[in-house]
Amino acid sequence: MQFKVKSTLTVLAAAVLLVACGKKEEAAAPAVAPATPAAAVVKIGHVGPTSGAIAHLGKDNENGARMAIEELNAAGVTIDGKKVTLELMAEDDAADPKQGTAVAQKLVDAKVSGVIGHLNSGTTIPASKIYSDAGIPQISPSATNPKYTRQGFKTAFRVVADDTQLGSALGKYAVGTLKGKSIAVIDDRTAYGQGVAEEFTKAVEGAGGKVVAKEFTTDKATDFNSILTTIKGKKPDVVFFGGMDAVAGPMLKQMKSLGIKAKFMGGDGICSTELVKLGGDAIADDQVFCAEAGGVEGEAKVGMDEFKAKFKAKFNTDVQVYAPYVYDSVKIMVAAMVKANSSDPAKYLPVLAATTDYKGVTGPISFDEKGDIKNGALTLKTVRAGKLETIAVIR
Ligand code: ABU
Repeated sequence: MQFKVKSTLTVLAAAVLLVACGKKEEAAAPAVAPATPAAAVVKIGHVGPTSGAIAHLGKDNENGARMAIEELNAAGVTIDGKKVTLELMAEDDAADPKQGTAVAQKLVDAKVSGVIGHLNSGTTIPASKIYSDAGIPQISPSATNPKYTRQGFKTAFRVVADDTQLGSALGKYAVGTLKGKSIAVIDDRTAYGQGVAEEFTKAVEGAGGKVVAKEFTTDKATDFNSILTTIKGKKPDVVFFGGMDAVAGPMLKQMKSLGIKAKFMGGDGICSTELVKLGGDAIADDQVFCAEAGGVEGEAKVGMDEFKAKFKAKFNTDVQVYAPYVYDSVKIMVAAMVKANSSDPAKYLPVLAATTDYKGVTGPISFDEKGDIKNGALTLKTVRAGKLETIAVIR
């Protein structure tokens, strides 16, 4: 068992021992002797960037974890016949790979039973080695670089589609539906941005489109005039950006200032509520297209809609992108502990890996042999009248 039992039984046992040793006066009964021991504590780590340019996304994820833990504790969790209390250890990695590995080690040292996170591929991948070495299960709700689950780590799981699916679907859409013939590609040089841009490029070329410019920036840049001026000269129909919303918003504003009217595309990293705020009136209707790395449709949408309403009521803010995926990740992890009768990572890991058709708010979740979600969906979206709207859920 991985429980940290806060029991008064130890105190009572000590008292009995002292009596047996003849030290009756020192063995006075404790002032308070509760009849029932306190519940054992099971620690679950969460890591995301709650500081820096994408803190809004990190906080969104952390809130998803908090909501799941609070609901589970309120409903009561029993593992191996004993009531447990779940404790969230929430850490900030600032989207920085070095800080990511430092907090991963901190969580391992604190003996968490499992970790949900990290948010970015650039932090998730190096941290996954630390969790793997410690045998601690990790579920990423948002890191989409395929490498994460292709390192042979039995502890690595992901509940969203990966960049191969994202880049491929977006590339085909750019050429097939948006009729893009000349396409410019920018990435932010992160594990996610570069990876999704490469997959997009392959798909564009495979569909008969032409990539007329390849430029790059960083995840901290704010001035894109130089690369956008170069791109303007190539007259692209579509500009694809591999990176996050915090960079995409100002980039869209600068595109407008330079008179670039091309469609703008990106992956899940730009498919947030915040992008619409950051881009403001620089985003025309049906100009921006992005894909969330998951999605539900039909009757399954009811659960997601209810989740979003509960989230808004609790945190007074809309879901950005990944909070529902974090929420499901926590619940899947705890369900595996309950089923395995243990929060010991070695004991519940095989049960987690065997998760089949878990009914989450993000849809049914089963893991393949690599730890990836089976049959993952994508939700293609555009911005209309200042709001993200779903075009289609595709698999
Ligand atoms: N999937 C987009 C944001 C997170 C990441 O993969 O870096």
